[in-house]
Amino acid sequence: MNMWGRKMITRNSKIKEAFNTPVGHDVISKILLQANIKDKYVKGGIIGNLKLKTLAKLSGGKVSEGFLNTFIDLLNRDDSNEAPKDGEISHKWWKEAVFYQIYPRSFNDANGDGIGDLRGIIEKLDYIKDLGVDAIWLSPIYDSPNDDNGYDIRDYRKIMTEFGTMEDFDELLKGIHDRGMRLIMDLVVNHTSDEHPWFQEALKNPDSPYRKYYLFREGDGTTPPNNWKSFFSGSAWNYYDEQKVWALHLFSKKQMDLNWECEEMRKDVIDMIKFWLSKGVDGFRMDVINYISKDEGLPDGDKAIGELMGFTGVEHYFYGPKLHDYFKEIRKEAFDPFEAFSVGETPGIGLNMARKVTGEERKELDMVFSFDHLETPGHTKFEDYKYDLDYLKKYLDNWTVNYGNNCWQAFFYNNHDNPRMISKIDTDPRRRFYLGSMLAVLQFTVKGTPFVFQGDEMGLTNYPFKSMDQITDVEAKNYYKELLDMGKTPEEAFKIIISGTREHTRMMLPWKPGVQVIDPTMTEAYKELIRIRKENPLLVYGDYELLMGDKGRYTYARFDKDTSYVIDCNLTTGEIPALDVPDGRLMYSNYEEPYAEVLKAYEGRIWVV
Ligand code: TEU
Ligand code: CA
Repeated sequence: MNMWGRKMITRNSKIKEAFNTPVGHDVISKILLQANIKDKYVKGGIIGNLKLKTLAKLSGGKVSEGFLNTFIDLLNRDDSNEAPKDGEISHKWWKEAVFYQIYPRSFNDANGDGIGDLRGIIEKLDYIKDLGVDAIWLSPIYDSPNDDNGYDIRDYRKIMTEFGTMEDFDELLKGIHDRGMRLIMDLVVNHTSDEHPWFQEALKNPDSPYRKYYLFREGDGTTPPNNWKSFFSGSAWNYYDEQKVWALHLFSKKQMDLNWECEEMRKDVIDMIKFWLSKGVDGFRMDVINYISKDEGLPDGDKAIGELMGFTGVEHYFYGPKLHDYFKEIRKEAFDPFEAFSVGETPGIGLNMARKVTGEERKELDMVFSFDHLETPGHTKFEDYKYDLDYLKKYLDNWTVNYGNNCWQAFFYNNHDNPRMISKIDTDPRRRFYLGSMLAVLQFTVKGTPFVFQGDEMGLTNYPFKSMDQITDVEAKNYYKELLDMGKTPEEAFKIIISGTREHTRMMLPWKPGVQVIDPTMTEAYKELIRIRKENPLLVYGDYELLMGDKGRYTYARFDKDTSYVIDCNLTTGEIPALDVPDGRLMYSNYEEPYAEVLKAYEGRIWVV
């Protein structure tokens, strides 16, 4: 038994026992998905009854002994396999709200220097309000040398010069509140810029109290302290010749990971959070926040897992041993006194882990972003492939049914790190409006809070980049070099880069038509759908049931005992039979003249009965 009174998983446990623990379920499901194996083989049957220790042999060395131990450790450390409580859904402003993400650098440029700025956002507040938006998430606006466009922070309490001043910020916040909207900021505390005074001080002086704020390791510079790989290519360690030390950076070479074991550092972070909350900010989106707790001793990552997930080492920090403790501490010390809202960016976290982080009674985070729907399983964002909408349906249905009443989904299609969703599904411009508005029908009627990314409402698609000179995103630039080193020709490498680069969603919004133009019919569809969601609270809090989920269609109901909304969507480019809703009133279709019997390409309907 572990300290929570649950049977310990050992090398002699059956595979299905591991699968039945919350974390085991997430990890094994992810592996099965990536490898394209159906989970029924594990749940029952032959594979499920095998002992965990046979995995290493069976996989022909792919699952190493090291991985097995890490995995068993992960399962046993989890603090209970009890499902979070599942009472009535509580009512919260952030469950009813429509969020709008602004990437300030490319939103709107007020002073004409080519860079978006705070006054540019102020100019557009009426536009945002008019869409029906309730809350804005602002990507980082803090002082930064911009190695990763503001996600490398040099001073947490200063506004980036190109974006404006603290006076501009105060005016922006007031403008948002005056219009009855809320503002959440980006909280980037897995790392700071290497130009942050804490890091500068720590590097210069080994006796400085700031040494403990980061993850330094002494060494002669020959081999890095472990084999972890950076998300932005190469080793996750920098060597500083003069000081004879290594320092960890999971992201760019200028984004140094903070050491969350250090209490003084946590205290400084909490003070900084309070500084912004005291100004009246309503909450935070927390950048890669599930990476803050790292396994003790920073052990080597498993090679096979590294290959499967693309990054060596992740199993040692994506759901670390003290993660829940840190969440509880930030919540208690900083968020709760201000009734602040939180949404964590948590790549790699599965449904059950998310239940632990967001279960209301656990007092950790309010919501998290899952990323499992961004690519069809088995594909990565740097691949040119056709995204499968039937997978999106399965994903949404699974989360909606299994997440539970004490947890709440955050649901988005786009952000500043990924190419545009529409372009992954269908590039035919004649179908763009129907596809985009059908996706919006889903987003505004499914159970969960919608996050719209700037430009979604304009029907924007990927940008037709012509050469690498147009790409500034550090992930893509480094990856391009890596591809060339791997022997790809510049043409081949560029083709891969344009499939996945973050630059697609970072181009200046086309307020004035250029290469890209705004589709006003899409904007109208967004407004109408947001209005429908607002006027019909059952679309927020109502029950959910899948009515028809056969290939190519997604038909579900949101209901209570008196009223039902039926959402009927065609996921294909052909025509399919429409659902007949006797006595129903058609509230919305993205076609002007919908037929009674068929759903046209990407048609999405909302009925009320
Ligand atoms: O992103 C974290 C993150 O994990 C993604 O970059 C992901 O790895 C990528 O999209 C692969 O699909 C956050 C921010 O959103 C991003 O802009 C920052 O670069 C990163 O953290 C570091 O702060
Ligand atoms: Ca500007």
